[in-house]
Amino acid sequence: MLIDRYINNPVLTKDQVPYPVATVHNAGVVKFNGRYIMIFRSHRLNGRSILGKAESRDGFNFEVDKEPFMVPAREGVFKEYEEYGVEDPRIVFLDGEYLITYSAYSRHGVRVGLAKTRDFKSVERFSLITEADYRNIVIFPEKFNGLYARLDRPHSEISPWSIWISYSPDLVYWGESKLIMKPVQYHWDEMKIGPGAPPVKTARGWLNIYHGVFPTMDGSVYRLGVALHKLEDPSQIIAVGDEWIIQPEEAYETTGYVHNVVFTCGAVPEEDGSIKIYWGGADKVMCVGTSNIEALVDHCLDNPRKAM
Ligand code: BMA
Repeated sequence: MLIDRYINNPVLTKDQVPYPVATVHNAGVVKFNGRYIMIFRSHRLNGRSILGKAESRDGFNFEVDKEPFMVPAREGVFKEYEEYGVEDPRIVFLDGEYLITYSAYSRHGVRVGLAKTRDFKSVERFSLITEADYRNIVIFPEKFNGLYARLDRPHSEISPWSIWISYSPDLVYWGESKLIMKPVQYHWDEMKIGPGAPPVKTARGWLNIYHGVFPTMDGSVYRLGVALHKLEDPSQIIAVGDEWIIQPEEAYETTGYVHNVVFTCGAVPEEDGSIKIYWGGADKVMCVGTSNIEALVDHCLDNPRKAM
């Protein structure tokens, strides 16, 4: 087994949240000052999403802040584009600050916002970094030839839900976009793929833990897989593991707000070579499992499928 589910999953449920919410899921997680910070998504009781914050000493036992961390903007340029909610945050540490990318929903569609924090007490919105029909953006924790890089997930009819890469000199203007990975027909990720956790640097390449979706007569099934990108040029994919690394199996993954979903927005690599992968179970609770970084890299290389 590639991922050991934590025995006391779920690690966070709505019952631990001191304000009214229907779910806790799809959280970004990082280590900050020796503590695990989790920025999680919750559906409010009107079905629209906000972001909350929880903290932990060990990565398993979390305590939630009294107030939400980010609610839809009430003013400025963000207000118009966050009217329906903020969702699915990813956190990455770069240049002394934590960058948080999140989905911003409105009557104009879904785009991705970028916010910054240094202390997880105050957070500042920086820029809306895509137009509509984008979700699931993860920024690499390093620059390449002086440029920031991100994995994109635009959606279009002709090339549905695939993974692209883009670069930026300043985190505001993004370009040099290129399609790098597509769903594979009649495969567990045939319908959609999207970046999950921000890429993790390993000796053999950037580890990209992504989600893949398969349509069934009983709705879509969300699973996680792994791909390995070249260290010096992440637009080049070395290998994609043919098999998923986790699929919905436990009751907290098969039954919830949306059935049969494991969806990640964050993973924390540890000094001993292990990695804690966090995922939303059935869009309702937060779960964690432990894996081994080298084993995930081997999983990409030992039995690969084509990236496109
Ligand atoms: C995707 C997003 C995720 C969600 C998943 C399963 O399209 O909305 O936030 O976890 O569907 O419902």
